[in-house]
Amino acid sequence: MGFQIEKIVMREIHLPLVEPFRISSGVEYERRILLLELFDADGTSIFAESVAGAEPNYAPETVDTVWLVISRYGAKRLLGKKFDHPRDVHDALNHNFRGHNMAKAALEMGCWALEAQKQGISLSHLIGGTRDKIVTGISIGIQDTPEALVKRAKAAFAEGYPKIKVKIAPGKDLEYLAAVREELGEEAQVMGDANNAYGIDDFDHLAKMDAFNLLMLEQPLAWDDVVCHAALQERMKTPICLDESILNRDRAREMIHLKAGRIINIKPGRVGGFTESLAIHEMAQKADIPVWCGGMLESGVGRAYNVALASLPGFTLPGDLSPSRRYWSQDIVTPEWTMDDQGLVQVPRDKPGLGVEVDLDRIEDLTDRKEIIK
Ligand code: OSB
Ligand code: MG
Repeated sequence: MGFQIEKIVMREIHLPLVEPFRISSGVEYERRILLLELFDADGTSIFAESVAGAEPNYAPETVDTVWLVISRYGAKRLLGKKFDHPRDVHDALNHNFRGHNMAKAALEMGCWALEAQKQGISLSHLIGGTRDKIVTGISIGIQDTPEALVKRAKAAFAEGYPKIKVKIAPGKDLEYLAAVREELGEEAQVMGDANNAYGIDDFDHLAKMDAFNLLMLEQPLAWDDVVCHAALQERMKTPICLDESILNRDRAREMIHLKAGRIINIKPGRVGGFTESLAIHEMAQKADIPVWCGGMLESGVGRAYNVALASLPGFTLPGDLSPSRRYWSQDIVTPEWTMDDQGLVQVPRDKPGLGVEVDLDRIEDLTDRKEIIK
């Protein structure tokens, strides 16, 4: 089929979270979300979302850098060009163009959905997804006390989430994890995510987490580190999962070769899009490394992309792909994303493209700025 993008509408919307989300490196009350609308020459259009946050506390990119990069450098790599397949977009965006994965990913993933929409097939089908349902978990932000966390975790477990991810930081870790494990029992899937809160002097401390039978420990050390994670993994029984550090397939290969972790969290927005995500997925499958799809508090638009990715066969662990109501009092898509009481989210494989309708009136209401790029 192929596509040719004639126009891109870029918007920033603000969407209040139903509860604040605190991680070791910052807190968010409301998301600032950059949305793209790609228009094909034949009139077909599709929405895409950047995962960048308001502050550079997860990665160097932010909503503002992504805005600038797409406007100045990214859009012109695609506009007016005929592409036979979205797999060709990755190279078009990366030739003599370093970094800025989140900006590139929004454009690149949009091209995949545009192609799916034009072919009249689901995004899941286009990328090789095989599952009709995916298993989800919940990521719970740092709470004030272990008691508050336990209450939250218990409620989530009762709702059906089979995996509980607990955000941790120094002083908010051992007691908190112990309390959740104690409350939910030995069988429950419990994990911690440190978002880089520890360093090379903390190995003894981190090794104490082996006592909690965690499913994994996500990104304990620096956001751009692989080597020190290898040293830590040698000291710990608990599987380490890398998130921030896996910026592309090269970092994934290093993780596997150095044994710096045993699990990979793939966020397509972090690695520059679907082509890179598919390459990491394939590499991980060959190395027997389980992968799962992380989240960045996406709106229902970004969620559609993550759900499609998580339908690939190697995504064998529950993703951070909670239903709409966990984040928003009202999402920007219909139907909203839901899960059943087993924690399963339906992949809309019977619908073309994203599989959800975007509420354009609502988006216009929430828009703080808009730019049309031709
Ligand atoms: O580290 O996985 C992370 C949210 C923002 C920034 C980083 C992370 C997260 C989450 C949220 O854990 C997961 C979700 O979208 O539900
Ligand atoms: Mg993480």
